[in-house]
Amino acid sequence: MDLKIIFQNVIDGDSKEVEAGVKQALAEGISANTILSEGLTPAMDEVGRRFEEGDLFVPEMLVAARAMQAGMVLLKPHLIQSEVKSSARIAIGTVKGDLHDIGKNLVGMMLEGAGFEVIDLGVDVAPEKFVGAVQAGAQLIGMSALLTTTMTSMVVTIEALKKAGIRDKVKVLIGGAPVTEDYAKQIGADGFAADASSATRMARQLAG
Ligand code: B1M
Repeated sequence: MDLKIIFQNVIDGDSKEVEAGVKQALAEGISANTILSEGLTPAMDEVGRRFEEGDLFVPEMLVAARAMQAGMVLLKPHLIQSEVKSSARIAIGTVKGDLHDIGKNLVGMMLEGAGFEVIDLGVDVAPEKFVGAVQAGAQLIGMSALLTTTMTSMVVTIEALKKAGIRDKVKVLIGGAPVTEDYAKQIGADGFAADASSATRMARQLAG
């Protein structure tokens, strides 16, 4: 199976063909990680590039995202496998004002596979909601942001945790395309991860 077919079907937003391609690739023994890293994820990068150049618009970006999610559902049982299991509880969400959830969902899947109890707070998550999750027992929170305009909500959340007197009770992990390690240090997060597998490694480290 040529993974370029899956790549093209994601760009075209053809969920049915993406599902068929992913099923075929898995049946041929291609690993879930390879399908993800050589088929699905590069397609989203290409969609982003075409959007930036004005060749493609929000509705097309949306259908491409749906097609990618359709492929991810099939990959999930194959992705979530890990020998070292953690039993910590992590609440994850995309920060306030931000609706991008594919990366956050991938991070959630991998964390589940690593044994974490994952509470998915969804998208457009207000700082108070993260605070509530910590008050309800989450030992870690994971914030995702895809927009330069929304990543600032991460610092607001950290300030809200301090204000609630619970900053020392939780480890804060952040990530998303515009987020960097320097930014994590700057805002006082405990960890940064560039992708879903390093997010799992970092979460394990933070959970002790
Ligand atoms: Co939007 N969008 N989008 N978009 N979109 C980007 C992010 C953009 C870079 C496109 C571009 O211009 N090239 C650009 C942001 C520019 C900027 O701020 N620098 C952009 C824009 C501008 C917008 C709108 C403002 C467009 C508009 O309305 N005019 C709008 C904003 C809406 C909002 O959020 N309020 C918008 C809307 C949308 C859709 C809704 C149509 C759709 C999202 C659908 C969905 O998520 N359900 C969408 C999409 C699909 C994209 C692109 C094309 C793809 C994002 C994606 O899913 N990537 C994106 C371009 C791009 O990223 N190349 C773009 C695949 C995913 C696996 O990667 O999310 O990076 P990613 O996650 C990675 C890592 O970042 C990391 O691990 C993941 C797996 O490896 N990671 C973490 C993520 N979260 C983590 C958390 C962690 C650790 C690691 O710890 C907790």
